[in-house]
Amino acid sequence: MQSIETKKDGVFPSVCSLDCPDQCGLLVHKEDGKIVKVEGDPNHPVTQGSICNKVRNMSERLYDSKRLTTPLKRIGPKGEGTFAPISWDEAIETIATKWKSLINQHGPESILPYSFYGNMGNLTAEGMDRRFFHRLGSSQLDRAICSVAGSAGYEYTMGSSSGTDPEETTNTKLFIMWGINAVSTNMHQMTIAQKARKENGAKIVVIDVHKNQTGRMADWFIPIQPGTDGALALGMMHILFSKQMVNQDFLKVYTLGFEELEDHVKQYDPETVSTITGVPVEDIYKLTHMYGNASPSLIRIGNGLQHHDNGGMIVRTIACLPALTGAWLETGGGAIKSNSSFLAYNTTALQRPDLLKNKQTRTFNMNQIGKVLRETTPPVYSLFVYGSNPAIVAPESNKVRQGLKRKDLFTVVHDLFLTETAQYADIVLPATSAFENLDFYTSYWHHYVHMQQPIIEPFGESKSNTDVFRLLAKAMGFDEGALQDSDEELMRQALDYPENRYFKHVNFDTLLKEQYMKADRSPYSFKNLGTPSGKIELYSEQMVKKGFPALPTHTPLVEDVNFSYLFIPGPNHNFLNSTFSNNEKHQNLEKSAKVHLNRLDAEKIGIADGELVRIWNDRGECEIIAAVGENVLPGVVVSQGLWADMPGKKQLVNALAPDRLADMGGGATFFSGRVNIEKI
Ligand SMILES: Nc1nc2c(c(=O)[nH]1)N[C@H]1C(S)=C(S)[C@@H](COP(=O)(O)OP(=O)(O)OC[C@H]3O[C@@H](n4cnc5c(=O)[nH]c(N)nc54)[C@H](O)[C@@H]3O)O[C@H]1N2
Ligand SMILES: Nc1nc2c(c(=O)[nH]1)N[C@H]1C(S)=C(S)[C@@H](COP(=O)(O)OP(=O)(O)OC[C@H]3O[C@@H](n4cnc5c(=O)[nH]c(N)nc54)[C@H](O)[C@@H]3O)O[C@H]1N2
Ligand code: SF4
Ligand SMILES: [Mo]
Repeated sequence: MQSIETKKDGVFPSVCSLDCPDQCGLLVHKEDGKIVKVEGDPNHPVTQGSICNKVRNMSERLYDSKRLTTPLKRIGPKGEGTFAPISWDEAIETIATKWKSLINQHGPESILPYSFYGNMGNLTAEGMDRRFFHRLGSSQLDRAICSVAGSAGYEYTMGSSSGTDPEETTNTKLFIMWGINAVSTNMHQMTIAQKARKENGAKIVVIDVHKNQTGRMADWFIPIQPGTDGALALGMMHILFSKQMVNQDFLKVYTLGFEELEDHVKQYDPETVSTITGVPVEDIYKLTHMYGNASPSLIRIGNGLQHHDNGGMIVRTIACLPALTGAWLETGGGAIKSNSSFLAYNTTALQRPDLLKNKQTRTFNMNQIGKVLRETTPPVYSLFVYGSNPAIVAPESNKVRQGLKRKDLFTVVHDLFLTETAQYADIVLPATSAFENLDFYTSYWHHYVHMQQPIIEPFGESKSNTDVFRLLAKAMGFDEGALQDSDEELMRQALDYPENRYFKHVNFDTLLKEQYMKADRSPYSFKNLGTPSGKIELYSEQMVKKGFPALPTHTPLVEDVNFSYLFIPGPNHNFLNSTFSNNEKHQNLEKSAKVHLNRLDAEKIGIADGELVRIWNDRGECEIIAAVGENVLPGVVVSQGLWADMPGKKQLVNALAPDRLADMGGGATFFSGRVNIEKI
């Protein structure tokens, strides 16, 4: 189907397919038809040859004996993992027959896709699948599990997902890593910051609820109460205005509403802010002076902020800070939340929303998949999961699994492994890895688009996402040519996008030749932003229309269940979400699932370091090892890692996480739940 042929043995430039901002350039070594080594591409302008441990071990995952080789059908109870191999013909026929009958009885909206970015390839993650489900007329999925709250908040201030070019941050003098565990989740931003520290005396400040690997590398670590970062930013604005440390020229030319903001932040005096945030008054002054005097300064805005009830407002608020100092005009100054606007491609051509005839089709938020499966009327009778593992990654896991257990739910899972979600499937389909496909990748941190050409043949009988949807389209009798376009045709359509002024020079042929290409950000101007006024909107009418205050405002977390500790179940260093958590090497590197708590709390409850503890709330419970110390403030507990199910272990942290939606974009609120803890 592809005119691009799979490579012979050799060493090939490639790109990391994982959901990680760095999107590293790779060199993949192929011998005797197999990948024997994956290393960093030293020529890649941003990632420069270094990659993380996870992907250095990638060949173990590719050739893991647990990898699926054939389609399977379930032969035992749901959730128990008893399956028998079947042919692709039987698998596709079973799905199509079931779906035709469901459509006859209940209509196409009884079917729901569930997917995320297990593979960031644009054709794989949001290409032929979108065309297929549009044509099917299935219920639609709002893919809001990752960073939408913050994106919405950032866009109110800045107009689009665009920030500083990370390559320019070699000049930066002050890095504020705000709610980001960059050592684990954006290692090259950390590499650049450390180099700037060594060469230009730059400082690294980390603001986090947990002194983890990133906090330990900081020049200054500032612990903060969860969900109060908006108040800290407002306190900084209060001081910047009152001490005349703002850049009036910048404010006048490039912003809307600075006078209203100056007046508004008078209420956020350092004493008030200190009470809200737990940050001492003198530290709020010290931080603001550092920020006001450093030039250039960069705020790297992380996902930790966005997984709270008030995540949208927090990011909207922090995004105002660089406008107060005028940092945006300095090379390497400003902020990075996401840079995806620069690499926007033609999603309309790729995804073909026109194929969805019924514009009233219902949409479900993926963060509430448990509720959706259990409570929706008319019910969802079939779920098709690909590129995601909701039984581990979605909040309210107990509800999710109860939903997946429903006898009248027909579930298909397409994955490389028999994931926890696949254990509940009726039909399991084996997926190719990224190295087996043609695709293109666009980073959401740096400015490069990458080509991925197939390096190895499909593993066993596995098939790519695009192939699976072509087969399903045929079996369903859909005769639109768009549902049989080849990967190369899909990519040509997606990359034909002169409407993106940063991307005009990129198309299939240039990318094929160059392997990776940089967005041209020269047309970007702070005088012509995507906000209604074209300016940086410190004051936003648009927000008023949506029911928010026009000016950045501290909004407290929602009252969760009445338990004592705020619980932050974050990701960890050696897994990528739940990917790699089924690999023994990665498990051993992490040792065990742990919960960090403050020594004062541990003494109060009677828990010693290293003891097994029970954490619970009215959503569920976990049993994990206590790590006692000063890494978190009293009243806060933090776990790291989305651990695979293991016999005899109860470490499913999302059993405790709420499925409430954040203030903006329908985002997730993984980090705004409360729990109790006791010794077992
Ligand atoms: N190694 C590794 N890398 C990854 C991933 C992974 O699982 N493992 N996942 C990938 C994905 S999909 C994403 S979205 C990114 C996520 O990566 P990041 O953007 O780093 O987000 P998190 O790790 O979720 O949270 C970042 C930090 O926020 C802190 N935090 C939580 N609540 C608050 C708060 O209220 N205030 C402040 N100031 N800090 C808070 C947490 O303690 C944590 O240290 O990483 C990607 N890269
Ligand atoms: N408690 C808590 N929960 C969280 C988070 C958190 O910080 N804390 N983070 C949240 C965030 S930010 C995110 S982005 C989500 C991520 O959640 P998911 O997107 O579900 O991420 P993974 O767990 O990595 O699962 C991806 C799956 O895709 C499969 N896969 C990989 N490539 C392909 C392919 O080409 N085709 C198919 N069909 N399958 C493929 C992998 O084998 C893997 O099973 O988790 C969220 N859940
Ligand atoms: S997971 Fe991130 S750091 Fe690791 S190789 Fe992939 S893009 Fe690079
Ligand atoms: Mo994410």
